[in-house]
Amino acid sequence: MSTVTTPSPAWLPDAALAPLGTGLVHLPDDGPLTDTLRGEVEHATAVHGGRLTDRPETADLLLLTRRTAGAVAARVEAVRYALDADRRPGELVTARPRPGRWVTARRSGVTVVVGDDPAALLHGAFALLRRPLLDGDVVGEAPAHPVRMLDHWDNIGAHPVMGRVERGYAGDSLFFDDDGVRADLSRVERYARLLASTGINAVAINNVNVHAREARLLTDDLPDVARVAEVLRRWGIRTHLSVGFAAPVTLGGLPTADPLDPDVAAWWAATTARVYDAVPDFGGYLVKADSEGQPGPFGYGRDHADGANVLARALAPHGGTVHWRAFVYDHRQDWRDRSTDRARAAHDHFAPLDGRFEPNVVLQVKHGPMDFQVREPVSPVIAAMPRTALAVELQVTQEYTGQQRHVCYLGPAWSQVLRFAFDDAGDSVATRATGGLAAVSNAGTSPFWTGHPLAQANLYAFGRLACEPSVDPDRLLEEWVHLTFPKAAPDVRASVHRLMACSWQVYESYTAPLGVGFMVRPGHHYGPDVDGYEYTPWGTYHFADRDGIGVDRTMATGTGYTGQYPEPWRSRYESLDACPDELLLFFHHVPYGHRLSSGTTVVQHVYDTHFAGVEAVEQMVGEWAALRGRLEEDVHAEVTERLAEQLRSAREWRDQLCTYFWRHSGIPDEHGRRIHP
Ligand code: GCW
Repeated sequence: MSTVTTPSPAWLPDAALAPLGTGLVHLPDDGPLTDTLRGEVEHATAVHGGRLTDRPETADLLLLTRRTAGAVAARVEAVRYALDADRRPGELVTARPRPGRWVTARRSGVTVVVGDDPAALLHGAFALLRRPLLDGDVVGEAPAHPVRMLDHWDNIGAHPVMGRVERGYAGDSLFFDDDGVRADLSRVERYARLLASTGINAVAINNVNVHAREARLLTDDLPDVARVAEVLRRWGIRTHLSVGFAAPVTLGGLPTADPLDPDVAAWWAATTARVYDAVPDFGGYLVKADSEGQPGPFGYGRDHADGANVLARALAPHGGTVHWRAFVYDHRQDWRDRSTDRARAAHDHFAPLDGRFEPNVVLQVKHGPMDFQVREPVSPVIAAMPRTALAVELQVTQEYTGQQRHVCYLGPAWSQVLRFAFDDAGDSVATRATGGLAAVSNAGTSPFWTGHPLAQANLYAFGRLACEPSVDPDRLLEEWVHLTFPKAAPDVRASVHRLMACSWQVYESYTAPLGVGFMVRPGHHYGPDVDGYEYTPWGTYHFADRDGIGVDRTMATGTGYTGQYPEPWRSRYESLDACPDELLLFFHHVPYGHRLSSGTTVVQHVYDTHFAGVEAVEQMVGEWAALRGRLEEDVHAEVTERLAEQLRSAREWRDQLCTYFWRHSGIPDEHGRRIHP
């Protein structure tokens, strides 16, 4: 293990702060967020030799809000140039209507950031680090979504196997220890700074599976929640809490949590008012109801609109939001029953409720219909509820993508989801996500925040994509590499970039072929176990037999799931010929000899990708080894250790999957490679 005791600066090392700290900086606003920014500038100038100045006309860098920019404009031409930006065509025109916007300009050697509000100024100032400007440049950016949220699956009580963080692979919880909210929140402050630099503005601090101890965050522990909120607020981040639907019973002592019962509504209203007394800018509640054993409205014969609305009405007077999760399915399914299809569940439950939710309900939908697998189609719920605010939920913590022991840069996967267009009108997932983006965080107390040092790139990329969903994920990777390793030689940075750029596809190649999921060890979900979930109640089957594999989800002969998509996707997924190869086994059950559009057969594809995947990891190991002595020693050592595990694991995946498919199909590898009998 690494010997680092203070957490890594991640993508904000001092050397990366030069654009904020080398010259004279003018920052005339005041207020809490501007004080935070001033602290950043003071730190950057102390390191890089610049200083703050009261005289705008002498400044090299002016950090302004609309409020202060007007007064300075007469004296500084670069400010006029920035303010005029709205009148010039290009990126800025699209940026204009959105809140949180900032404009950056550089003119005659002077750099200006004008934020529409203090949070926008903070984001714009951080943006300077990743996008140094040339003279004559004007850049405008505004977050595409008002809410960019990270959800922590953190508990107070530690689980005997998983520890304190459900699906956490990065040490302990940043927020909690055995006693509740940590006394020392200095790491939370550093974390908030990292998040703010990417544009994150909302954090849910506790697990959506709300256990008895954590339920009390809503009541007894409010003073401690207020301490967290105070830290996050300094960085423009609102605090949210996960709450249990049965709280009126478990905390309030009422006989029922029926959402239509007036006493229940009154309890939520009074409880929520107390939350706002403690945390005036509280963001709202995150709820997992009727899901994997959590209580919900079904228990009272009510539907999910009734359930979400009672909380929404309690929050509305205070400006809060309910993030209500659509992850509702039968986790006690009978594997013998081939007509029930977990993939259908969210759409079956929620699409009929479109238009029934209060305006401050955001329905939070996992990006795929199953559960954060390496490859899934986009959830059809996202196209089915135009009258509901939807947030798309991603999983930054790598539960099914290598658990932060494998390198797996997920930017390209998420980008593919966000750009997916349901129809020819080009309406993408990102534009449908009017409620914003949310993701499960991958950070904890590990020295590198994310266990695997390279997994930081996923945290960075999520925040950036939540602000700017159309940005090229490869550019985000470049930004992250530049910021994180500012002192490394260009060839070193290129090498890190190369190694990470295709790592999601590499991970897919040695784990999950053609859209088949869940071939992992049940419970902890790490490593191969092809039939591990095949006869369980979780609804996650691949139906491999001696002839073929895959789930028939067609309308013609299967579960009818394809019918949940609008055209053209409904027909495309329905048709064996038109279905994209990478999702073939998600939608169809086919013989092993079925020929893919790539020209190869299903079984040969499994062999080929698994051998190629291991070779790709071997190359990664070699590439990383060559960087020894050219990057920070602790980072190099930590990644080396994890790559060794990745290689071991990739070989295990290759061997188990190849053997499984050979044994089941009896079809040998065309290339005669060694497959264990
Ligand atoms: O993927 C599954 C995880 C659970 C998680 C659940 C969810 C918090 O295995 O650990 O519970 O999803 O998203 O609610």
